[in-house]
Amino acid sequence: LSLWVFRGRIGVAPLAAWLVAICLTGLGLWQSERIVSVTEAQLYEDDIIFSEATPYQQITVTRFRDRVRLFLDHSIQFDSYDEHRYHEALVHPAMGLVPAPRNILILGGGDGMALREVLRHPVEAVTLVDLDPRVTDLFSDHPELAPLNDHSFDDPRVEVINRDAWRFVEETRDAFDVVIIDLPDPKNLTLSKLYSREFYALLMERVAAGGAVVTQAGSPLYARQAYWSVVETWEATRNPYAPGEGLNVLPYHELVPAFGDWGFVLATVEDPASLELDLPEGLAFLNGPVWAAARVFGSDVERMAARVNSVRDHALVAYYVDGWEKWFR
Ligand code: TER
Repeated sequence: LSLWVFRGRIGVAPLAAWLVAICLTGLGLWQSERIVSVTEAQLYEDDIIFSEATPYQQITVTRFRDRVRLFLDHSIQFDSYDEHRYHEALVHPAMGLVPAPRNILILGGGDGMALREVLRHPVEAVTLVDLDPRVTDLFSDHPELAPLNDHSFDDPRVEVINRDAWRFVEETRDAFDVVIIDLPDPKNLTLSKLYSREFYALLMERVAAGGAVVTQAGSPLYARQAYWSVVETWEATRNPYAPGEGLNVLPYHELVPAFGDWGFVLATVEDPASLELDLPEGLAFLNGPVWAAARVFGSDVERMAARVNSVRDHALVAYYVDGWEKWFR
């Protein structure tokens, strides 16, 4: 075809052949995408309603009737049937123990569900830092997904920053009353550095007097050492407002059926005067007795000797990742 064009013999037949070739190429590409999605579909029990490989990760959203699930790199991030348990447990203890939190930072949480819970409180500003703009765009704009977070990204108090969490924390000069860490599990070095004592020390420089940080911390049942190592890492973190002292560290856990028995770690600058929470109206799960029970650990998940996690201690990071990998096998 190119030769004919080159010789100036552009007639109807070569042009038609060219068009056919272009269409066949398009069909071929379409077919190869179909092959990829058929392969991917076999990984999931439900229909895939969104799938994209971004520069950072594979995003997959599945649906069965009204049940929506988000997977990042094939690892579940939420199930719409029980995500309220995870997000209420993640957000409200920290928000309820800090007096009148106004300026909030969420690290990760690009699905906007933790943001939805934060906005139940009378906050002034929320900064959400998530690496992948495709995730935050998806949950801001997709007609089936944005309602899951009550269109929280449309709230004028919210600023979304698509940036690496470490870089953001290093560069911001703001002080936050509450920091909520809703990151994926530390399955690789890039993620596990955000669960390290170096990162926590950096982060505490950005926490306001009287403030608090909470992180999701994996399953104390299925990755027991990993969970308690997050607790110990927080316990080893210096309190910037009390020289020579540590933070007040509170481990707690809840059952989130999509994940299993799931752990969180809350670290406060001040010793909370009381552990009674001031909870907002309209929660589906968390209440006073549930919160009291969340701080009790059964014998099979109770505290065990663990080790502080450091990005410089490669052997420990490997161990740490192994701890989580058990749960992902
Ligand atoms: N906003 C939701 C983000 C959730 N991040 C935490 C991811 C929890 N991983 C659960 C893995 C369970 C493995 N069976």
